[in-house]
Amino acid sequence: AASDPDLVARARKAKEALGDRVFVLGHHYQRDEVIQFADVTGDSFKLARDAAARPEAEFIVFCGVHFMAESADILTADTQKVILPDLSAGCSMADMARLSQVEDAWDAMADAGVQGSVVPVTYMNSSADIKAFCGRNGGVVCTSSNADVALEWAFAQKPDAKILFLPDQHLGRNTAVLKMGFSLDDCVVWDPQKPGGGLTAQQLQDAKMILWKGHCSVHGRFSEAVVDELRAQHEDIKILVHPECKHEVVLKADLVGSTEFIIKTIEAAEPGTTWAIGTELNLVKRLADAHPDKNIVFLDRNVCYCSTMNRIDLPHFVWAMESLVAGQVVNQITVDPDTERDALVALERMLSLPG
Ligand code: CIZ
Ligand code: SF4
Repeated sequence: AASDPDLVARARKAKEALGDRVFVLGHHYQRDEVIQFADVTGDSFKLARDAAARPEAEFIVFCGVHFMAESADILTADTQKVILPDLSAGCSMADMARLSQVEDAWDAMADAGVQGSVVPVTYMNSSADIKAFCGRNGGVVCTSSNADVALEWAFAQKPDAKILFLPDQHLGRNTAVLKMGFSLDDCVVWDPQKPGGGLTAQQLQDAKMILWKGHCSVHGRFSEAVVDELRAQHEDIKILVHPECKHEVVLKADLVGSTEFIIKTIEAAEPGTTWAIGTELNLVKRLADAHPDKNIVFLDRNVCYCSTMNRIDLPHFVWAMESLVAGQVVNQITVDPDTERDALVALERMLSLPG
């Protein structure tokens, strides 16, 4: 749908009025109506780094979800204010790992006699307090582009190291099995809804990868059946998916990688080629619009936007921007100093990884 012209004009005016005082970040999964006002676009990792590279901006308006705004707050100066235009823009995956649940799991690992060898690794898509837990306990943050390097680092930290991977079981499993050569039998799933995670002490002792039972509600919907169907319909189709997809789907794909990888792959693709993409729909539609010479289809029969990404719409963006113009700082995301200090340890370990 076209954006409301009145709201577009108001957004433009507010942005002009704020000038260099504001820096607008737009995640690849944001709506077109919002992304048009972004100073930079990117995945969560690139946006966190871009935010840190603009120390002169008083306000960082983060068009994305809550954990991303937290990371921006952690990585920027205390004088900079990070604004999330709608506070209900969370992430169902990040919500699947709460600190109290992770601490219970950590205690159970002590009871099973394995805690001393466990290195916690959390995906960027987690709350600041989970990143802080990793920072306090010798662990690291990773993204979908460096998960293999982060796992290699983690395995090198201790003799007999095993990994507690939070909160996305699919990224953890796909990386361990497809990039590091582990078998599915080396991986167990910790279910926070079950006593003892649903695992015996023996299972914890034998595992190399303890995967937290979390997943992305958007990427988890792509199925093997649709991959088969599309292959039957288009002879030369290439299937390109994000590693948050289920292992069975990734096994059937031609290429797997982060959103930045997906974008670069499509940009480099030959005209006339056909692609089915398994990631969030706003990005897939934008890629299809930007590359009319390539045949780009969505890897699902149904629409599948990230509902929380979509909460950031033009009305919320205009409200946040006009509030800033009026001198009112709304929806500021702040991470408390202790959490920030420990989360920064885990983030800086990631930033110093090779590659
Ligand atoms: O699924 C997401 O939310 C992703 C891929 C985030 C990001 O940019 O890493
Ligand atoms: Fe969270 Fe998935 Fe939405 Fe990303 S796409 S913000 S992981 S629910």
